[in-house]
Amino acid sequence: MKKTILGSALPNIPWEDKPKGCRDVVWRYSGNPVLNWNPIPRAARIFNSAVLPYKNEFVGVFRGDQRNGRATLFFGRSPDGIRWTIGPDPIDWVDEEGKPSPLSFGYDPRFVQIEDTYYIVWCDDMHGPSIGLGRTKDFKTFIRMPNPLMPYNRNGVLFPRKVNGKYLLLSRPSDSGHTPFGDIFLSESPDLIHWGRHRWVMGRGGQGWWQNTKIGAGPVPIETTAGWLLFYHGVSNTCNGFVYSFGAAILDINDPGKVLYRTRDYLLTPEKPYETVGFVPNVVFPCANLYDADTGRIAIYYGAADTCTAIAFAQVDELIDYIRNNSEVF
Ligand code: BMA
Repeated sequence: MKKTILGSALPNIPWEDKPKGCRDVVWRYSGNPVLNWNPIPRAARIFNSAVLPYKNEFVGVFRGDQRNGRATLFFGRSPDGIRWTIGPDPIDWVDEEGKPSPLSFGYDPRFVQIEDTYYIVWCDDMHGPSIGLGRTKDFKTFIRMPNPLMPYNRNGVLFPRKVNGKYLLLSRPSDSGHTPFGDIFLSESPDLIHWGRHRWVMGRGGQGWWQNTKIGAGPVPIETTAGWLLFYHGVSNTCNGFVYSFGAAILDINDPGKVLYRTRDYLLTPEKPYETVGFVPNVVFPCANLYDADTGRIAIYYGAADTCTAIAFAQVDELIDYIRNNSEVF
């Protein structure tokens, strides 16, 4: 069988075949949502969270909004990627000297393994929203690293390997509030400390009004024979506020600042009650994807209505064909 995903096998990936008669290339897990209101005593809502395979189980960094209204990050484990044991307490961050370095707030984490280290990128507080970066090797000690970017920026995603010898970070520069604009930019670093050579990658707009207000990178990009497969969120503005959907793009493998294809239409938009009703209605916000390189299966983890965690599935070859044939690059 030809392999499109350039990565590891994951035979225990959460998976459900596409329902008969479904015409979409991304379909929802029938057991959604996998985390609902008040999932643990210290968090009222867990959503926009990131997971990774680890040995024969799964680990995750979760956005938990506490009862004081502040978002923070929790660590969790799962035997199957669906049933999660999270917390019970938020992650105890330390600095490079091992001194406590608590977050003032932290949200929308991404979780990525690069070589033997697990990195977490999130929206942090540096006199306003900025990108946070930290690492762990054992899921016990979590070390905060310098903020890679200046404020304001609320959405950061690291690539899973160096490209041309550099670490790469996608981000969405913003204002300090619920930003009414946003494009995707790329920054590079030799050491994860010094960042530069910032480039614009992709903008809002085009024929698809679902991505007319702002767009931001979603999960860690997946390396494929077609290029980097990147799910991204797109936002439209309505008389009742923002609506968050998601689509996908394919970026050049050796020059990921170059967009080869991107979806004109959304792949998933809020439709189900757990996506349209909640703390913030009408949000689907993908922060993680698992894949099995042997079968081409992809499981996408997304936050729903800033309240729940849900899963959707796609088959890589079908998805890439769809993106190529329904693309609008602008
Ligand atoms: C974004 C972020 C996300 C959130 C979304 C919808 O700006 O704050 O965490 O899911 O708004 O509220």
